[in-house]
Order: sequence, then structure tokens, then C-alpha cells
Amino acid sequence: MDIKLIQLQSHGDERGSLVSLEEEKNIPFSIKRVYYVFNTKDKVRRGFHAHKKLKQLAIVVKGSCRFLLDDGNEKIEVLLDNPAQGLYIESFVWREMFDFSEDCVLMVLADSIYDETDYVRDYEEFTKMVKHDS
Ligand code: T46
Repeated sequence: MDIKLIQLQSHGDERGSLVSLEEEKNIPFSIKRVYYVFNTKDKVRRGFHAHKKLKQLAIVVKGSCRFLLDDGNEKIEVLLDNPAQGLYIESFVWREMFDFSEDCVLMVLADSIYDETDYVRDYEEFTKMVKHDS
């Protein structure tokens, strides 16, 4: 599986750093929704689903967390700990997020508004769908 980590240009000077996110420029889609996960409790694991259509870019703007990405053939863990780096997650990739630092703020840009029918929350169903697809 190809893990796409997008390097975002950080404009730094003596005042600090700034990262800009622009749709169809450094973000490879039109941004329809932004959400963020924070205040995560110790040892919590989130996600446990794939999306049928949704494409997203995950950026840890503070702290760190890990993603497990699984395309049905391969499972890869990715550490996100850099606010100038985005993890691109395409459709039909099972994801779990874990090892959140106490201060973690995980921001996600999405190419569509929230739609519960786009979620595949059953792992068996997910593996059948990706095997059927390939
Ligand atoms: C994903 C990973 C990385 C909304 O009402 N609107 C929204 O835009 C979202 C994302 C969620 N919700 C509601 C649905 C649930 O009642 O917020 C609650 C928590 O959502 P969920 O359990 O899906 O959260 P995670 O952290 O397991 O997954 C989220 C995204 O849902 C998902 O698309 O890829 O982050």
C-alpha cells in the first residue's frame, strides 16, 4: 500500500510558524468539511471503519498520534507528530487511530460533508468489499 504523506510548506520566522492549506493546491481535493479530534482519553482507539468514497487529509496540529491503515492486503502504522505533514487517506482504507498524546489535536480535511452511509464499520464487510473490487 502506498502511504501518501504530504509535506506542507511551513513559513517560519522569528515569530513562529505558519502552514497554509489550499484546496486543489497543496490539498489534493476540494475541502467540503473540516473536523478535529481532541481531549482523547488515555489508551483510546478510534476509527475502526473505512469509507466508500470519502478522501481525507489528516494533520496533527498539536501533539502526536498513530494511524493504522489497512487496505485489506497490508496493514501499516504511521506516526503523525508534525503539523507540517498531512496523511492522505483514500477510500476503501480501514483506519484506526491510537497512541494519542494528551495534548493531541488531530485535524481532518474531507472532500465531502458528513454522510453516515459512506462508512463501512464492519471489518468482515470491508474485507469482502475490497476483495470483490480487486
Ligand atoms: C475518519 C476518522 C479519521 C459528525 O456529526 N460529523 C462529522 O463530520 C464527523 C467526522 C463525526 N460526527 C459525529 C458522528 C459520531 O457521533 O461525531 C461522532 C464521532 O464520530 P466517529 O465515531 O466517526 O469518530 P472517529 O474518530 O472514530 O472517526 C473520525 C471520522 O468519523 C472518520 O471519517 O476517517 O475520524
